[in-house]
Amino acid sequence: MDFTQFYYPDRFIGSIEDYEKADIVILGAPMDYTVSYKAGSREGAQSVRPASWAMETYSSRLDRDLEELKYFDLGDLVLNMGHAEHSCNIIENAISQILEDKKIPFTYGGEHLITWPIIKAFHEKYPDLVLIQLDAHADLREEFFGEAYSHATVMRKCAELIGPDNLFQVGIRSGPREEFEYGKKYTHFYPYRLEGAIEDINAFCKGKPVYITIDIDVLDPAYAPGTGTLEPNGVTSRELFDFFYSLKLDQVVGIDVVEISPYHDLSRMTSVMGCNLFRELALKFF
Ligand SMILES: [Mn+2]
Repeated sequence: MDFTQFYYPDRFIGSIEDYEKADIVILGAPMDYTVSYKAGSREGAQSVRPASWAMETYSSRLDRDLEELKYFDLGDLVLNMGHAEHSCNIIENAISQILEDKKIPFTYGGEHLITWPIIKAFHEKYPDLVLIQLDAHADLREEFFGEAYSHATVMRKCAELIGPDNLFQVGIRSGPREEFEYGKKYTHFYPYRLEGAIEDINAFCKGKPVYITIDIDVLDPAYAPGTGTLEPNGVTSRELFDFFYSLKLDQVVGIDVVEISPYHDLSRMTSVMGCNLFRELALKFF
């Protein structure tokens, strides 16, 4: 049988067949039960995979091809639907195992709370971890509707774990005054724009392990309508990609892309954005 004649949409395009041989793994964390507005991001990873088959594996901008990388698509984690704490434990264990296997995880959400168990696992291995967050929202609340663990509190939890001085928050444009005050006081806080952060990030991250979390709603809804909590007045896709092209990071240890919600998408453009982020970021940093 000639398998190349079949389209294989339940795996990311270019995924190799053997986990052991992979340097990078793609996985989905299909959780969306603490979101405040529109649910649906549990199917984010499942929408990115078929979209990847319509994407060129060659990056003209970076003059590299995904064929140069060895990555394996694990599929989506089986989570304890509706139970955030159990689901976070499952995600943390999976990421710890991937790190133990000396592979780089590239995780698709899911809602932004998935970044909390991921950062817990990373912080075990890299105590000096730096976290770069691209997001419309600061996600710095102490609690949200009485819950300490939610997609609106996730960066507060991460800041408390790794130290707010190791958190860069870029593109933030929405939240209550208290979050903006906390951000300006304690984290590296770059609201509204991306380019102002570049030099500071490059200087601060020299020689350090860096994790990047991208909430797709950092983009203006015109560029990524398929997400749960839309915020107008955001950045363009070109500004977002140019930001990444300008970063000079020695050691990117992991990446996630969260809050893609395919039911709210238009023309699959947010899913297409999601798979393009893998290509450009993996080819740039790995
Ligand atoms: Mn977020």
